[in-house]
Amino acid sequence: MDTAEISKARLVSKSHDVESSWDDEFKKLVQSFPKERSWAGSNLYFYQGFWCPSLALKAFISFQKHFQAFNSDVIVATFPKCGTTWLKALTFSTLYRNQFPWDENPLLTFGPHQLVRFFEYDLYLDNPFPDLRNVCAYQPRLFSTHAPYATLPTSIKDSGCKIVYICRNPMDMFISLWLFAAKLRDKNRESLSLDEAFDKFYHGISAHGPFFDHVLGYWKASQENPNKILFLNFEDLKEDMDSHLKNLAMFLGVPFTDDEEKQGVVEKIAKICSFENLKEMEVNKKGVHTSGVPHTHFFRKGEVGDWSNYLTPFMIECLEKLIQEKLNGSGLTFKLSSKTSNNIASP
Ligand code: PAP
Repeated sequence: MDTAEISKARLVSKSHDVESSWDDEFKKLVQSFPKERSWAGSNLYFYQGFWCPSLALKAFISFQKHFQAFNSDVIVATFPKCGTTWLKALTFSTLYRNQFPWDENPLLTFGPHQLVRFFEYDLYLDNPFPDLRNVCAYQPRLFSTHAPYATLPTSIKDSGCKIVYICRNPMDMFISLWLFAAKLRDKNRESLSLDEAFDKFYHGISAHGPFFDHVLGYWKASQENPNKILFLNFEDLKEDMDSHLKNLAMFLGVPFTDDEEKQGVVEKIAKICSFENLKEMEVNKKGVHTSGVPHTHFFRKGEVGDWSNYLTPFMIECLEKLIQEKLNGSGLTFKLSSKTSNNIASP
């Protein structure tokens, strides 16, 4: 068995272990939740309007009940496969850039998911009351979550803490998730076909889905409170990293100084966090995340428009209609490819 197989086995057994480790009271509670098979073969439970993977369910509930935000906290929030790893690296490097010498950027020794830890897949996974006072090596504290906006703990919504959100066009996100799930699937089970995955995605069934509810939840909250939530797009970052990094720094309250701009700090951050750079780092080629996922699985192609290599004309038509319908009147737009003519805007 190679490392990837070991990790795969660990992830699958972790998802099963987690359910068998639930106490009777929790099992009874969970029995009342609608249940579906996840794309990787474990269970998804419909809780508070979203499909929560069994692995993260208990941890998510503990996080939601007990987490106390500080006004200074920063949270990276994402729907899976929309650019989480990238945004973690960018936010970490921007926020803390003056707290370490540049050639000792912790990204050189730790993966983005180790530096910016998930609440529900990491910090609360084995402990309902983790001590979070000193869990971050730098200040202010920086965490991450895949939880939908509506389900965030009140202390996050009501405090002064800031949220950085990244979304991605649903076609690329869908293909990214489908290929990721196939890598995680227990080798005794056949991978989900593209048709089966499409059917689930179309009906909103995927980890932390429905996708459109997630994206629109953060989109609307960011429109109402732009000083609290910065809403970014994967495709925009690909197109013009510099101006979005400057916005990010401004939003985080650590704008780049003229000197920093002259010294090329913005470009340095963009470069160290680039797909090509992170993918080739030894630290991201080895090891396994606390959720059981090998770090290498977080880096595939990192492109805009790769969906065109997989989706059938029928799927494209269905998704285009779905996007139009879901975004209707929201003001949100998805860029489907790097060609500007291929965009779907809300009417
Ligand atoms: P997560 O939500 O499960 O943590 P996330 O990082 O959002 O995963 O998704 C991985 C996707 O981001 C992959 O996309 P792909 O399958 O279409 O290739 C991965 O390649 C891409 N990705 C990871 N790092 C970067 C980066 N630095 N720049 C651009 N894309 C990236």
